[in-house]
Amino acid sequence: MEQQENISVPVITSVNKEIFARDIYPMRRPVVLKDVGLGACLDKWTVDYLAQRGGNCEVKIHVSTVPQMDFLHKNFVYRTLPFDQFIQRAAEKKHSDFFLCEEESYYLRSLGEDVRKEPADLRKQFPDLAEDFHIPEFFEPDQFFSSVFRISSCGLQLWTHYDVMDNMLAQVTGRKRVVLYSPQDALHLYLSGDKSEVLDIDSPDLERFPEFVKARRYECVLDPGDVLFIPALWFHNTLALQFGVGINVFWHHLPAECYDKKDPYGNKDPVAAARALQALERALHTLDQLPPDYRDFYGRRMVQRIQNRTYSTQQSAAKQVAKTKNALDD
Ligand SMILES: O=C(O)CCC(=O)C(=O)O
Repeated sequence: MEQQENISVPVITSVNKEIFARDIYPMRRPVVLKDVGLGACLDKWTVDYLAQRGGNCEVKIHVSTVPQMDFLHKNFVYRTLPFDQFIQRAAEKKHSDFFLCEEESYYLRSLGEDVRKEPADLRKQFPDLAEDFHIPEFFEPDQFFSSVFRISSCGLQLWTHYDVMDNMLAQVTGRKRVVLYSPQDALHLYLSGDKSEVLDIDSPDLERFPEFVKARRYECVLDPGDVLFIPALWFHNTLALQFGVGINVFWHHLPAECYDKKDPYGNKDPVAAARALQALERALHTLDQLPPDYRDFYGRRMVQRIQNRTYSTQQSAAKQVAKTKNALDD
């Protein structure tokens, strides 16, 4: 069987705004940043402290009987709990109060005030806790889009997906494994919208997903205090090795008008991409007027045109890798 390539995500210590902007950001590749200074949260955020300072506002959480959450087949339910109760439950392995079963798993992805319109912002939803968290200053303040709590039970695994904005995933407590795949490997991931259908990435069903082995697997383990830079469009899959609290910060990498204005989650395709996909649907519909052999012929020619016009060349991809390596070795 073909072996999936496994690549460690580079780790860099003591990166400041200037180094980030010059050496890391332009490479468009994930990097783990150590010692960026996340603030007092690193010492303060025990379960009791979080429960006390986070208060009892209601939060909507994902709950499932198994730790591997599956968005495509919805093997979880949404429930609401006061934040302080949620934190206590997420931190324990067995629950005396539960929704589905004693060992159910929890996941919080915090939301904005008006969930359909407003992006999450820790400073608005959890002002007392936000004081303890210092957002790494790797982008300009007007590029900020959202800051999102990511709180998971031990063992919780979140499906592989991409987002359309640049992202800093800061791990505050607990360890988390993150597996990433390049946007260039999208065709090996069996996408359904922004999510991969391959759920079990460690032991994939290769009869159903034979191409999956071709996707290069980038991997890292985040310790408390680590920040993972996830460039827009990079697929990521997270596995909480312990109960853990993380915060991810999305920001606008493209001019603000490129993004869908009705997208509080940061995962709707940019306006131009959405339009191009609609135009493609219309083009395919038009081709349906022809018999199969003509569709095949013109379909192949269209694929070739799209490739010629849009794919980065092998050479430019190789150059980019070499450039990243040099910058990281310096
Ligand atoms: O850390 C997690 O649980 C998921 C993070 C994530 O999906 C993100 O930062 O976009």
